[in-house]
Amino acid sequence: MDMWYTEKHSENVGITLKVSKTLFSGESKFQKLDIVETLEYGRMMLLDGLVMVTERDEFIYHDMIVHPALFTHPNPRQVLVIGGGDGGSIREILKHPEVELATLCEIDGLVIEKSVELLPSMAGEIDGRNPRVKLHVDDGLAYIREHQNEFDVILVDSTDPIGPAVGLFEEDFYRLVSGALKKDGIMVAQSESPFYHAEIQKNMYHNLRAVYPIVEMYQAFIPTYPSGLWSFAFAGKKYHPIKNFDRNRAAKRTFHTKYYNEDLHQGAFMLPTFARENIATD
Ligand code: AG3
Repeated sequence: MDMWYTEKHSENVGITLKVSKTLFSGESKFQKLDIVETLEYGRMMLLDGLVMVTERDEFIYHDMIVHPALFTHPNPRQVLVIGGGDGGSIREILKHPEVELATLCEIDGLVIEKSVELLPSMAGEIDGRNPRVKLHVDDGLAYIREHQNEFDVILVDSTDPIGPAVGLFEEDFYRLVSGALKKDGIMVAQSESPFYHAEIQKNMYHNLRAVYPIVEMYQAFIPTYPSGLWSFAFAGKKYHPIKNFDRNRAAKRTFHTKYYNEDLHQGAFMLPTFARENIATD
């Protein structure tokens, strides 16, 4: 018997992957969690039926949510991830030798537990053994309210703005994040697909601009996400991702990155016209 999983991207379009086995299927207090084995993309994690990560293309998302901010900030020592319970972002953050502590604040303990068990290539650093990693199973809003003026970089590694992540796209939250950052801090958040999510992007960038002097969108190609064209929001209190980017430092990085490089850092911020228009100010 053939088994296929489809995530619908609109009423009329979706992505379909052939599945060989279900590894876990369950429900937490917050959402439904499934981890399945696919033939083309390796293991895949779904939250409420939406593709979060696959083993084959997660390197693109995790390179791009982490490295642009960490190579723009001149000295990122304290880094916080909100969401990101699969551990992929933490893995990339730890590659930066100047990072002293990477903190993960994930609302759903089940996501961390099952990732450690079933997605070891991502979650290898969040099993509680690495002293450079601190884990909190907590609501991101509650956590940052108690941790003001503490972080150099905060990454919002969330799902779509439905279910437990709705609050992570609102102005009040961005204000709290700004308070949790030091005075030259940077926030990056995944910001959906420029192709399908124009309305979400419009609101999100409007909310970010109400709080941060520097707000830029950049994009990456992620084959298993809606349309394949995905984006991230860079919000800075002081550093601009292109004007303050030290190309040389990124070029001399001490670790391998399969997607990110110093040219792409600059190129990713060059947007097609329709994407620019999604977040235009007037
Ligand atoms: N964050 C998920 C991005 C949203 C994908 N949306 C969708 N498939 N409809 C992924 C977390 C990875 N650490």
